[in-house]
Amino acid sequence: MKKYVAPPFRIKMVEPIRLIPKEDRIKALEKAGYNPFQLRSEDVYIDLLTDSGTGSMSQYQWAALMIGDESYAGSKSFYNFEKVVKDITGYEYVIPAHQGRGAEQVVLPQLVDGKEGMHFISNMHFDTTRAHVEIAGARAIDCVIEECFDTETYHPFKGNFDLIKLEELIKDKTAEKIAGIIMTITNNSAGGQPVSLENLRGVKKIADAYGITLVIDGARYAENAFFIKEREEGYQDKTIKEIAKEQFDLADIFLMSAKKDGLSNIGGIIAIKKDEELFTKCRTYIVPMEGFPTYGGLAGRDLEALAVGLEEALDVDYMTHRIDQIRYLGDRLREGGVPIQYPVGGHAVFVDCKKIAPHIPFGQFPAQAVCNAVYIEAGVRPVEIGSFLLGRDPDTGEQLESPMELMRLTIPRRTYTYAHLDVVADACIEVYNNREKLVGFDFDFEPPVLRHFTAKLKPVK
Ligand code: P70
Repeated sequence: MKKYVAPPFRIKMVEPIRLIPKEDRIKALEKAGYNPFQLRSEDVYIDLLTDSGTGSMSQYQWAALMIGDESYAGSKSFYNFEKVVKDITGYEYVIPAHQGRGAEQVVLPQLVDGKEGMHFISNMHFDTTRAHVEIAGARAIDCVIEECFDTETYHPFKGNFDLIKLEELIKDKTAEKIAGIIMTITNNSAGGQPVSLENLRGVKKIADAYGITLVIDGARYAENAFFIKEREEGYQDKTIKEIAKEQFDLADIFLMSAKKDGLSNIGGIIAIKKDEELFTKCRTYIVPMEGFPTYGGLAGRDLEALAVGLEEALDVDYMTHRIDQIRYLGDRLREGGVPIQYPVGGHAVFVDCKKIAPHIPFGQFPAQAVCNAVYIEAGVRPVEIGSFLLGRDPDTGEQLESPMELMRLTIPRRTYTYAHLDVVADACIEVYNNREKLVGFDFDFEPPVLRHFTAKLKPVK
């Protein structure tokens, strides 16, 4: 077997990065309140905080920026963007938003429609989606298959909905109280894990039977389609675009943080299959929230970059290399004994920190402890996806226990080489070999919503 899939691009422009000395890293992290979000990027060597807006644009995207039409209304760039989104999704209505949460804040309240006691059911809500569900006055329920929580055992589609549980939940809450079913593809919070078309079809059947709207939260919809091509029977000869289209055919609404599979540094998408009334409501509501409906908080040049990036993300050579980078890092960690969510998903390697630091209770954030140690070790910035991110019960204020305590090593698109990934792997293996020294954290400052972005922590004595 080949050691790796060489990238289908060469480097034309470089951005210097540097590793600051270890004592400076220790000081920087203390100043950041032991929260890697609060680090200055100059103090980070390899930045694996997120794959959101952190990738490299192609020469065609940079060229497209130059033809951005910055007209406030009816910009030509909007129509270029709209044409691409309509072509990929087959949906009738398209509205840009400044990023994923911009799309969420516009659409989710329309689905709740001011009603009391409403719920959304998702395979797994991403944290911003959960936050917007709650801001819209509804409650978020996750309903992923059990296999998802068993990080050691292979399952090709760990993002799948538990269809039996989904139907039970609908019956229990009653269909009138379900504002929507949200299919997150790939399932970010559990490891960028894909969802099969078979499962999506099952969800659609249930949604139709109960008259419930099906929403795709598809920040990484193209990566999901690639996994279907690789792993689901009968799809090997289809293109990523054809598979993506089948995904969209099964839903009613598409929300996207286009900072991921849009291969751009900013942007979001609302696409609606055919519900004209919903489109009209969203178009009205977006004006005070994001901006005029033909720019939605973006510059004309951003729309042009997106129009190109959305197409490039569907290229099989690009995607084969992209997914292979994640596979490579995952394999290196497994060889070094580090427990990870297996098989690896689309955009990151998720390290199972419950297994690394069983001596740290969930309320002291074991995965945060591992992230901080990896930063100190090699200037690599990961992100915690566990109880620190999950937060508190909105009704009782109690700290929730995440089913998994994960450190996410998120790989930006077309940005780092396999050599960078070796630095990351070596750092994680070193931290793993010294895992008994890890200590947990308490809050110094805890914001009330999406606290993990701005919280400050202190090590437990
Ligand atoms: C990430 C970012 C964003 C996201 C998502 C899904 C499935 C919606 C959104 C919101 C957020 C993040 C997390 C940790 C560190 C930095 C950034 N995901 N749905 O990296 O989109 O961010 O554009 O408002 O994954 O996973 P947006």
